[in-house]
Amino acid sequence: MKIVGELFGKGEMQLPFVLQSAEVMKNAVALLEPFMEKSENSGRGKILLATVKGDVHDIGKNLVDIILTNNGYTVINIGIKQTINQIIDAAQEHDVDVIGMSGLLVKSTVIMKENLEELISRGLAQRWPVILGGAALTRTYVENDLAQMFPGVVRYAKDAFEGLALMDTLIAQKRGENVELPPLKQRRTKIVTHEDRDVDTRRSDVSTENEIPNPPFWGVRTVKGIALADYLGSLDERALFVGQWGLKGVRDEYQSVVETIGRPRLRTLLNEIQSNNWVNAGVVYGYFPCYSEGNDLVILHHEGPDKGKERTRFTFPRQSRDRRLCISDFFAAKTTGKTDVVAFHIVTMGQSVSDATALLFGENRYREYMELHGLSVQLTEALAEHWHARIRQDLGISKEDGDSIEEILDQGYQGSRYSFGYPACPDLEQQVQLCELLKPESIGVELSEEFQLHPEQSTSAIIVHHPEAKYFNAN
Ligand code: B1M
Repeated sequence: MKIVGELFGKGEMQLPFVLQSAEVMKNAVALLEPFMEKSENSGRGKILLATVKGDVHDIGKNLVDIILTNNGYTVINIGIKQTINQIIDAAQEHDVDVIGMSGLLVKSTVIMKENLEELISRGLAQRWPVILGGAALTRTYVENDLAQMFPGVVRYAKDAFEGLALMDTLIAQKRGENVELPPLKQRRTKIVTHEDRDVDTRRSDVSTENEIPNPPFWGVRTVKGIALADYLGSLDERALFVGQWGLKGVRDEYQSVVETIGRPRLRTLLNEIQSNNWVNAGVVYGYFPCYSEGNDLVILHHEGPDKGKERTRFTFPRQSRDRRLCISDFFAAKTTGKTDVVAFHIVTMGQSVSDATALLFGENRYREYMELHGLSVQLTEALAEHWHARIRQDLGISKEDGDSIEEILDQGYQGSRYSFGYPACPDLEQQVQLCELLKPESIGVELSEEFQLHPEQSTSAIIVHHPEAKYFNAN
C-alpha cells in the first residue's frame, strides 16, 4: 500500500489539517482497496501500539496511529491498560516490526521500565525495537536510563511526528538501508530520587495569622446539569488551541490562526455539543473541618456521634529546599486548638462526551475526534476553575479575584486549587480518601484500581484558602 507514501508533513502543517488529510486518505484508500493486490506484507512496516497497564490515556496513542497509518504503516492498536503479556502476544501474533508504548502517568514510566525488563527476561530484547511516548516521560529517562538497561533498541518520541521519523528509520534499517537513528541523549543533570528526599515534618514559615473563613455548609453537595454558558468563560483558549489542537504560529501569526481556524471551529463545536447533548456536566463538592499535624491534613467528622474526631487524613510531601513548603502548612495546626476548613471537588463532563469522541475515532473522523476530545478536556478544566471561583465566593475570599480569565488562570486569586498527581501532591493513591469523602458516584464518577477517574473527562481538587497557598513543586 505504498500509495499512501510521504504525503504528511513532519510537523510544519497545522495538526487539524494533517488529520483532515488523513481522513481523506483513509476514505480514498477504502475506495481503492477492492481493486488493489492484497498481501500481508504490502505495507511499509508494522507497529504494535498500546497504552500501558493502568493507564487510560488514549488520544496521544490514537494520534500516533492516525499519522503512521496514513504514512503507509500497518498499525495494530490494541488500546489502553495493556499488560506486557498482551503486548507481547499481539506483537507475536501480528508479527510486527516495532513495539510502541504510550502512557501519560508517572506510574506508566515505571511500568514501561518493567515491560522492558520483561522483554529482557524472556530473551526478546533484540526482537523488536521499542518506541516510547507520553507526557510523564523525558528523553533523558528513556534514552539514558532505559537505554542503558535495555540491550535492544529503545527510543523516545516526543510527538506523533517524531514517532513517524523513528519508524521510517527503523524500517529502513530493517530493509538493510544505511541509515542511523538519532544519537542517544546523554544525561547532564543529577537524578533526584525519592531516597534523596528528607522526611521532615517541621512546619515551614507559612503565616499562621490568616483568617479562617466560614463555609456556607459542612459536608457534601451535588450539582448536575450545569449549563455550558456558566463555565465557558473559564475556558483556557491557549491550552485548547495550542496544547490540544496543535495550532501553531508566533505572535501575529498565532493571532491570525486563532481568528481564522481556532475560534470558528470552537463556535461550531460548541453548537454541536449543545445540539447533541454531548456534555453532561456535574460537580460534587464539600467543606470539611480539619487541622494539620506535621505533613498531614486531618479531616474531622462534622456531624454525628464522632463529631470533631478524626475521620481521615492526607499526607503531603514537604520540599527539601526553598521554603520547605508542604500543603498541610496552609492549615491551622492541631496544637493551636483551632479548627480550619478545607474544600474538595470533583467535576465531570460525563460519559456522553467520552462515548461521542470514541464514536468519531471509530468512524475515522480524525479531525473532529481530536478537536472534540481536546475541547472536552479543556471544558473539564474550565468547570473546575469555575467551581473553584464559586467556592471562593462561598468562603467570602473572592475579593482578590483577578478581573480577566488570563489573571485567574495565572492564579490571580486567594488560595490555590491542587490536584493529586501534580507536583505539590503527586501521590495519586490519595484520591481514595478524597472519593470516600465526596462519593462522586452521585455524578457518575468512579475511581479505578489505578486511581484514575472514570469517565475520562473528570478531575478532582483540594481547595485551599490560605493567602500564601500557590503552586509549588514538592520535589
Ligand atoms: Co491530567 N494529568 N489529570 N488532565 N493532564 C496529566 C496526564 C499529567 C501528566 C499532568 C502533570 O503534569 N502532572 C498528570 C499525570 C501525572 C501522574 O501520573 N502523576 C495528570 C493528572 C495528575 C491528572 C488527574 C489525576 C488530576 C486530578 O484530577 N487529580 C486527572 C485524572 C483524570 C482521570 O483520571 N480521568 C487529570 C485530569 C485531566 C483532565 C480531564 C482535565 C485533562 C484530560 C486528561 C486526558 O487527556 N484524558 C487533563 C489534561 C489535559 C492533562 C495534560 C495537561 C495534557 C494531556 C493531553 O491531553 N495531551 C497532561 C500533562 C501533559 O501532557 N503535559 C495531564 C494531549 C495529547 C494529544 O498528548 O497524550 O501526551 P499525549 O500524546 C502526544 C505525545 O505524548 C506523543 O505523541 C502524542 C501526540 O503528539 N505520544 C507518543 C504519546 N504516546 C506516544 C507513543 C509513541 C510516540 C509518541 O510511540 C509509541
